[in-house]
Amino acid sequence: MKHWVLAVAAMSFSLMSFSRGAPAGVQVEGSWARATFQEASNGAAFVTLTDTSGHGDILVAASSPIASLTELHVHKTVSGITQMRPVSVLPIPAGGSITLQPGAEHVMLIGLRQPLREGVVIPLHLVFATSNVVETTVPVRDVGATGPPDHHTGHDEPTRANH
Ligand SMILES: [Cu+2]
Repeated sequence: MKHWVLAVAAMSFSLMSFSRGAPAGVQVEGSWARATFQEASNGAAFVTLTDTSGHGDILVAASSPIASLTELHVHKTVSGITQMRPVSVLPIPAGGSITLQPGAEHVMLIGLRQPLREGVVIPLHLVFATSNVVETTVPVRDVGATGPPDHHTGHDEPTRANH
């Protein structure tokens, strides 16, 4: 009996360790999303990803229970027309960072199960090639927001008019 209890304790400890993921090699901060209008079926989430391993990492997938499909997107300008394009991965340079933001890289939330309302916090799972899964939360800001809640927006970015 005693051994069984110890085995269970050891098992739950290892599960606990596993759920925290591998040693953090990517720092996730400044996450935010922009509120959507009632009829909108898609939204976008933004984060800043910083490689702390010194070897770089790759964002290979993202998912959220609030969207039926989640894609990694970039904006590409072809013949003067800027469009969103899905990409399979978003690389994070060694020792550097990438900032997902409106008009650039973003996590596309497709088929929203509910509108993104200002003030709610949505779960986001980020899957990295090396650092495995990072669970994060994304605060939803107002429809005119241009950055995360602690973002110092001393200047108005052009993206403000494009939502
Ligand atoms: Cu997109």
